[in-house]
Formats: sequence, structure tokens, C-alpha cells
Amino acid sequence: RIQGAIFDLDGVLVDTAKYHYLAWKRLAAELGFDFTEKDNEALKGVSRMASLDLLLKAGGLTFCSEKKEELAAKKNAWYVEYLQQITEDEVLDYVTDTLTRLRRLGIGLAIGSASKNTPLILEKTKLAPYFDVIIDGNCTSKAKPDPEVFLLGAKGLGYPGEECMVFEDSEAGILAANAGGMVSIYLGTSSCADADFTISNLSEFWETDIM
Ligand code: G16
Ligand code: MG
Repeated sequence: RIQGAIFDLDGVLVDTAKYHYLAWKRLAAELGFDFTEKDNEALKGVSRMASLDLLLKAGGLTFCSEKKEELAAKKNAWYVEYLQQITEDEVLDYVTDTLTRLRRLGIGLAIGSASKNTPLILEKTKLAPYFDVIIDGNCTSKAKPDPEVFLLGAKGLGYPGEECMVFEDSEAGILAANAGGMVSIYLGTSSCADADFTISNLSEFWETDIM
């Protein structure tokens, strides 16, 4: 039986994925190449430095690690600048309803995000009070598809992975949830072959028999 729910942040609770994309696209433009929305799919859920490596690969460029730190910092500064203007309006559809309903059913609630900007996003969107446990890029060392972030989330909630479900919008995140033994739920309009379930928004979750 499911006792805990672990939510990815970017692209699941909050529509910040578009700001990551804008900032990466801006960096690519500055480096002299176009970065498309299709290229961007592979960056979802992936850590900042790993994302930069994928971006540079798409542009056919290589840099030393010092220069890469500089480029990643530049992208992050733009991203943080975009985040300054976000509000509760950026919270995706059915999110607060779903969190409230799960809470009423006694389900423990956690965040499992790769983002080091999680505290800022939670503050701006006023989502922090909904969660018992917050695991993000500031307290993990292994990026998705490694299950570390979700295993820490389950541990924080006090349940084994098998009793938790994970909501994800990225392939890397679904693989991480599977590796942690959790029920993996993919949120997206396309399908994800590795996910246990695919839903196009959180209201559809309530039509499934997952719980
Ligand atoms: C998010 C995004 C990724 C991003 C990563 C690191 O993860 O999906 O695109 O690269 O965090 O973010 P930051 O640069 O803010 O530390 P998640 O796990 O919330 O989807
Ligand atoms: Mg995500």
C-alpha cells in the first residue's frame, strides 16, 4: 500500500522547466548555436553541470572545467533572474488540490528535486508548507537516474521505497524512481515506456487505481 508521495519540482509542481530552457537557449545563442525544445528534453531532471555537458555536446563544443563553471554560473544567474518574478500562478494545475487530498488520506509528502534553487522556488510559490520532507540538489551528491534523491525522500518520510510513489516529468527521474523500487508516475503528453503509469496532469491521477 502506498504511504508516501515524492514529487519532482521543475515540470511537476511548478512550470519552471520553461525558464531553464530559456536560460540554456540564451547561453547557446551566446556561444553561437541554436538550442531547440527537442534538444532540451534530455536536460530535464539532469543536474546543472550534466546539463551543460549535454548542451555543449549539441553545439559541438568543448571547454576546460574552469570555463564550464563560468558558463554554468552564467546560466544560473539568468535562471535565478527569471525566478525572481514567479508567484503562486506558476504552480501547475491540480497541484494544491492533489497535495491537500493526499494529506487528508494520511499520505506523507516529499519533494525530490535535482535543483539547487528549490528553496527559492518553494518560497516564491508558497508551496513549502505542504511538505514533510524536502530533498534537493543541495543535499544530494548523485544525480538522477541514480535513486539517491528519492531514497532520501522515502527515508525522510519513514517508508520503504516500495511504499512510495514518485511523480516525474523526466526520463532520468523515472529511471531513478524505478531504481529506488518506487511506483513511477510520468507526467507528460508523450508516453514514457519505463514508467509504471503515465498521466497528462495530476487530475488524471485520481482516475487511476494507484492508491
Ligand atoms: C531540475 C531540472 C533540471 C535542472 C536541475 C538542476 O530538476 O529539471 O533541468 O538542470 O533541476 O537545477 P539547478 O540548476 O536549479 O540546480 P527537477 O529534479 O526538479 O526536475
Ligand atoms: Mg522535472
